[in-house]
Amino acid sequence: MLYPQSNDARLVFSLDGVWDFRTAGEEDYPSEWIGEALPDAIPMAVPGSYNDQNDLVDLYETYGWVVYQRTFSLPARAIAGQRVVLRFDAATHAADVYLNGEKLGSHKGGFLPFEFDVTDALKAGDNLLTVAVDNRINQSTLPIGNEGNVAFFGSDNAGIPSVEAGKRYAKPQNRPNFDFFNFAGLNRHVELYTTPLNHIADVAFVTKSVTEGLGESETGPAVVGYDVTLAGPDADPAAVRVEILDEFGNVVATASGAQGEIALEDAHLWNPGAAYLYAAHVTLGEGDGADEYEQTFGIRTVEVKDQQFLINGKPFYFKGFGKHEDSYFHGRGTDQLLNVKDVSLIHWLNANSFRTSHYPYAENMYDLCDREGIVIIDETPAVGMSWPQYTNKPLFEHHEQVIKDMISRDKNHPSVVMWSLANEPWYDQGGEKSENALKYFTPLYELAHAEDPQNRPVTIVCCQNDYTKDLVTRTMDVVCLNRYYGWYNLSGDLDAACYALNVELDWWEKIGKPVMFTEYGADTMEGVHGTHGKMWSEEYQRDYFARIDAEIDKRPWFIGEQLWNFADFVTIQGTMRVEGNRKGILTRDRQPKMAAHFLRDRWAAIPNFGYKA
Ligand code: E9O
Repeated sequence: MLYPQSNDARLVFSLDGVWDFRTAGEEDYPSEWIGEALPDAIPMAVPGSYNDQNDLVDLYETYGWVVYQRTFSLPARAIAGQRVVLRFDAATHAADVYLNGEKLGSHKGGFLPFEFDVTDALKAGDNLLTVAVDNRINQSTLPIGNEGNVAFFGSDNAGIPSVEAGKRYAKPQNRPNFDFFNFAGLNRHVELYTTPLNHIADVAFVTKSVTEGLGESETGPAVVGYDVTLAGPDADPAAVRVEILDEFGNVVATASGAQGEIALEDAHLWNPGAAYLYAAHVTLGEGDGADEYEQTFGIRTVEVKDQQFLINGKPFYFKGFGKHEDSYFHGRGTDQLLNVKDVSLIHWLNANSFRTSHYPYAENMYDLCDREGIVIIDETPAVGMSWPQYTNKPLFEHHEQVIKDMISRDKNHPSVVMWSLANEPWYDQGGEKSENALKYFTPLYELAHAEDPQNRPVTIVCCQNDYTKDLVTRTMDVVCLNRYYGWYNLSGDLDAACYALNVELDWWEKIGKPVMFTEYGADTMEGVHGTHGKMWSEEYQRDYFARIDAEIDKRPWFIGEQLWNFADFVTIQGTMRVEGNRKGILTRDRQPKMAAHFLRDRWAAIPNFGYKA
């Protein structure tokens, strides 16, 4: 699904702004609210999570449906003869959409875009748009919610009569089986856009070949493949033209037809830390009724070979973190300023990469990383899974859909170098439980490869577990480990932690795959200090990274370190969380803790390529 774009053939109308809003019921919302002005509405900014926007009602407690509403009108002259599409960059987690009282459709899943052709449903003058959004999570949603009264990282006195009675008394609420606050609503942009009736529906760019071994400022021959998908009553593939523009806007190659290959004599490669972006100017037809779309892309290859992760044929070393879309007031709402700020901090830290833990991020962040040369591991919202889910067919089908939609959305970004199918599925119980996990994830691994025109490596991010009984992780292209030696286990004892880590690494060495950390870290309260760093102090976090990093440095097949987390973030309330998870090397307001300075120096000395060559 192409991102909306204004150009000579298309117009975008933003529906961002202050909408009317109301909480509704747990299971449903009143049908009278669909086609009439919402009674007693409160203002709500879009994009943005609703949870932190109003101090009169506790919207952190919301469970079930909320209703958003606004009116809009479009100039008839501007849309005459055009197709008009209503697009949601995301609605978390499920949405029903109505225009002028008529249902346009529904969507499940909170982190990927969906759209409706509204050409025939629009009327002259004011149109009433009503969007009902459900924040409930359960065993059949991604991410997973617990059903029943299960505490996550819990504070529980299970079995005590009074406590059990209290649990039965407790009001219905979301029980996330994951460690981030369930921020919800219209978290991302909403827009209307036009296209001509015969239009460009999708474009895909693939690097077919490059000149290997080029220095970052050198150029050489490369071949790029492209595929343009058309839609409309009589869209003609022979009427497709493609112009490739370099960074100065000069046309460096042209092609015609909906598919083909383009040879570039002096191609600049897209490299981590040295991005080079081309723009493909794609047109369909000429004159009245012609369509056009401009797609940026990078020329680069990605491949896993001999226990190394190769970008443009050279061994890449991941330096970075898992992140979250999380900030004060906005919750998980798209915030361009924050994205720009975070990217500047990624550069300041001398990092080169991050994982979109634990869901696909808003598309604007990928554009920024394409431009800034930052490498992304793109993750589905499959977090909190465990053995009952591996035999849940509807969930499997939803998971398939999410993988397809994520890859379809993000396939052209040069910043994206690997897909993550899930975060920390629990699958080391052995026996049938471990086998069911393998049966569940193997087809998803194959699907991700098949769906990606660039055939990027595919991984799964595995929890600290009994690796000997984990049948899934070892089947992936890269082994991604979340490990907390010295925090969740062997707490406070970094000698024992390093010893244990090496016991496990000896085991992975025999598996023969490239291995990296996708999480490791220690909760740290800024301002807590000690001469002998103890847990929660800034010294402990720094020492933790210094000690663990010294161990992974000894393993040539250990291809990267993405720590947990870039910044502190909000979670559900709990005895293990102080206003959220404090494993950030930055505070939630993006100030460095002591470890950030240590890592900044460490990463300055680690090159993007050839660190362990
Ligand atoms: C997932 C991430 O979302 N991994 C968790 C992170 C954390 O800080 C969380 O924020 O907790 C780590 C899981 C480690 C599990 C190890 C066993 C825990 C026993 C109490």
